[in-house]
Amino acid sequence: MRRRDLLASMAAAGVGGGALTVTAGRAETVQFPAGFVWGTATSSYQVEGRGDRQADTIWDSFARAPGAIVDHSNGDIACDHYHRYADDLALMAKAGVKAYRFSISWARVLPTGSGGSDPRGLDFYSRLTDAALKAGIEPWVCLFHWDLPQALQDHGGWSDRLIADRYAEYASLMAKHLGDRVTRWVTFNEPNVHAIIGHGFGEHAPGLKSREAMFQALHHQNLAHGKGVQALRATGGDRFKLGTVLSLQPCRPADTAPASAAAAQLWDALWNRCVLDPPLLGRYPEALAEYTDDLVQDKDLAQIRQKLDFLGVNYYSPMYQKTDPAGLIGTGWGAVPEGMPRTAMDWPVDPQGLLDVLSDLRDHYGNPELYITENGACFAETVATDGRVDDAQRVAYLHDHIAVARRAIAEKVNLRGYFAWTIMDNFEWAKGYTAPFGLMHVDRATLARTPKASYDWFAKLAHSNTLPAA
Ligand code: GCO
Repeated sequence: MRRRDLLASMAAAGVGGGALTVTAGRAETVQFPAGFVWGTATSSYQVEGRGDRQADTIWDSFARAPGAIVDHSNGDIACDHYHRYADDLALMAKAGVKAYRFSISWARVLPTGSGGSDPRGLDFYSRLTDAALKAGIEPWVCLFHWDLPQALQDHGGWSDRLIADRYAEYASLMAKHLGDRVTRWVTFNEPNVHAIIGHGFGEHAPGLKSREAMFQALHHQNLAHGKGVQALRATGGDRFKLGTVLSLQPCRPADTAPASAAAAQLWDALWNRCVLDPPLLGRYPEALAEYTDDLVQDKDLAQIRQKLDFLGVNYYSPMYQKTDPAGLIGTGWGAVPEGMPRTAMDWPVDPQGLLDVLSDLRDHYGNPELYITENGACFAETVATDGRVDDAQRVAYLHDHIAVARRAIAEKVNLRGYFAWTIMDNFEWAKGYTAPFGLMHVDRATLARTPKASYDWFAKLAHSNTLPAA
């Protein structure tokens, strides 16, 4: 939906009154509720750089495999956030950012995944937390953003049920270490993407192409989430605000064939419901019982369904599906509708899809406290000699999605915050450094950070709590 259509439909839907006023298809003031959280997010492997981390993660190993990363790069240096975090936090604070979701590198604090901890790793996260608080930024600590210690992978990784207990021990260690200063905890980032893209398609670490491993990874991450929540509560009680972060994408049929509608529904069960339903509803989708039944033991679902304080939604785009007998569950990617804009990674741009996802959570999952924990886009960029990037397309993307977020609030979605992905260009997984998502450009030779136009735009938004024009 183009911006003008969106604003017109907001007006038609009567989204006016209160703070949001839309006249004749032109937004005058789109204001957010007081206390709405403006944040940004990163992940350990994507930004930290190796620093003095002793042990490999599965992403170190994966990046060494020929052809795994398009530009043959890795996260050894990344953004060197490990050493530059204080400057990065200052740049976040300057942009008016009040919350920073970062992830802990499990291998940095527990080199073999369990047992003896590395004081240097623990100390780093302690300093990062202190620096965030000092900058007036609330740390949101995510315990797992895909960089599993290689030592655990060597024991079967997420295929091994016992990993859920290792995860709970690790959660407990971090809760004890940071819990006097951190209240916001995220158990997992996108367990569905890690399971499906990393274990099913093999395009991310650990590079497995196995339906069986994919379902094991889904279930054992769900189980680890449940055990992790219990471990965190045991340390922080109700003072801790606990949640998980899911990548939710509307799954739509690629064409009008009835089989495509069925394929889209089945893919939705895998992509969205396999990670939403167990923690929130205490069940797996019926349509996938043939794959999940054997994995789920007595009491697992009760363990997984723990009281949560919030849910994080990462939203980028919808997906289009059709049948494909060779696919992981008999479905495959279909064509994106003609005329729909795309990002440089070919992801369809559809802000309306965000409203679909949020409304579904309001209507079918009890309207939990929600945060958009990631949203953003990569486009081809021209870097000026002074490092400046005029990323008008990113500004338009952010504007249109944030306008939809405001509309969702008007439609009674319990949405409390928005985190831009991401503060600076970083290691975009299999795309290496070829797919910039940042509000700041990072010079790969000098690692100098230069705010882009989108940084200035986002700063205006975060400082004023009002949506600026794109
Ligand atoms: C995610 C990913 C991020 C990606 C981003 C853009 O949580 O989706 O973890 O790490 O960089 O989504 O692809």
